[in-house]
Amino acid sequence: MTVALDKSVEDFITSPHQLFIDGRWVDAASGRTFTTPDPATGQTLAHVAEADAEDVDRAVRAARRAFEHGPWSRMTASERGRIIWRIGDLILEHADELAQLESLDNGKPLAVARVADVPLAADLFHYMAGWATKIEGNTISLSVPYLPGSAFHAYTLREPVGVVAQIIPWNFPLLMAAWKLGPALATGNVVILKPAEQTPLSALRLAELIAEAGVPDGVVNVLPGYGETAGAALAAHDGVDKVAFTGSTEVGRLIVHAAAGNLKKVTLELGGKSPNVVFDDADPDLAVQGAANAIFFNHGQCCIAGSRLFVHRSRFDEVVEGVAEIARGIRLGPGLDADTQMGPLVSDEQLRRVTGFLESGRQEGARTVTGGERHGDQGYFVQPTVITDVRPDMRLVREEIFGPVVVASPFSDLDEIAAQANDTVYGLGAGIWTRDISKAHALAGRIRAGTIWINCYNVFDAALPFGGYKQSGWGREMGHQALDAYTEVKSVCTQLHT
Ligand code: TXE
Repeated sequence: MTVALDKSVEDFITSPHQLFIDGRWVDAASGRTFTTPDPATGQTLAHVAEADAEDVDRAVRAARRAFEHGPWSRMTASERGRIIWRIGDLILEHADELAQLESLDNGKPLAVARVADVPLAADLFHYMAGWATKIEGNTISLSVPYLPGSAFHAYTLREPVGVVAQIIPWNFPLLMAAWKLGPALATGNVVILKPAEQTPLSALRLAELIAEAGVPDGVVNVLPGYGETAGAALAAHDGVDKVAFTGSTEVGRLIVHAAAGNLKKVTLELGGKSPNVVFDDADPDLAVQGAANAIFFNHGQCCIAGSRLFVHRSRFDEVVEGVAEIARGIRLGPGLDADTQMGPLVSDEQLRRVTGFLESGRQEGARTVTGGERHGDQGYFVQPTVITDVRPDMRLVREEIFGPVVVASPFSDLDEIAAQANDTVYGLGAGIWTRDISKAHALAGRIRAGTIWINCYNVFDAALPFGGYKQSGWGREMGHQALDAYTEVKSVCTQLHT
């Protein structure tokens, strides 16, 4: 049964979708628009103004003005915090509407958007609102060796970086916007946010709520558009002081190159190929459920998806069959259908990418336990898939698939699994399932990844830092660590001539 859209959602979908620059809704300078399709059908959902380099210039000028001339920069931290808190409140007040929009544009089940994306986004703003008044420096005692007997008063200030470009992906459109905007605003920066071209709608609705919350003009600008044009122009712009990016490792490298021009600060949250390790003493039901959730949540379109399942040799068949059984039972359908447990992939491009991996696995001799094909012939659905008989050199094992596809391999002991888990260029996350806490923490210490979940997976909290080792990224989001990436440290040193 399809859920009826709220009138506010229907009105929003059919209204014009422009760029949000300097507190106003404007067309792209080129007048161009692009379409965002409904991934369940491939039909056009909405037309959206397409930002390009000229619009980026406009937004950067507006942001710079807002940064240098206030009122944002003159507000007290407490006033800023209250406004950020209000954004969280408004997200909750419009929770159903935002969840419907997210489900329509991204394809995820409405129930998932309701319990995960929307409340987590609100929580992030609430958490970061509290930090606005707690950005502190230190006092430092000096003992300068070449100035014996001198006295100093020295301290540090933590100041905003300035104009920040934020480029986000399509897998959690609203939540990724929150992860980026929350810490940037709490630390007094101004932002130009570019949502992914596949899913611009919730960021545009969020811009309306941000204005309603009282964020002054020019502090948050939202530029929907393509990566190669609007995104690249932002990453290269000399007026941008920092770029924060979430997306593919490949584009992450382009961002680093583009940022080199004015040496803007860069933080990156990139791909993953996270190991999920089930020991022989794990609780069987928990581990099987956990392994399935690790890969099938959000259709596997999670940078931290547990896409490499490692099971102790003695339990391999049982656990793999358990995960396959869950996969076979997952009901696929449009996100807005109340019975749907897994929606379509976000785009035709992702459908082709994921089915391409499945084909390469078949050619390389992997065994498909369940799934392995596109589902239906309308929309971008892929069957939840479990694959075994893989070798470490296969593309399926080495590359991020970003779909509901898990590859499973057996292991025998701690040394072997530590090596296998780390046999990847990525280092975003890992899961460990065991009743032996010593073994769990021993392995947690040996896996080179930014998040280790023990007897759980996909646990996200605004207070828990998130980010990658190795080629999974630079810096951390969430937690107080996120604030470091949005502040510069200034040392102030006074000699006391008494
Ligand atoms: O990502 P892109 P795509 C991975 C995942 C997926 C693959 C491709 O493996 O299959 O990437 O997805 C913007 N300069 N992840 O092609 O292109 C783009 O407009 C500046 C992992 O969608 O990296 C969008 O806003 N920006 C991931 C954002 O980058 C550019 C989430 C992400 O798009 C740009 C998404 C450029 N040259 C995909 N080119 C994660 N870590 O969660 C594109 N963009």
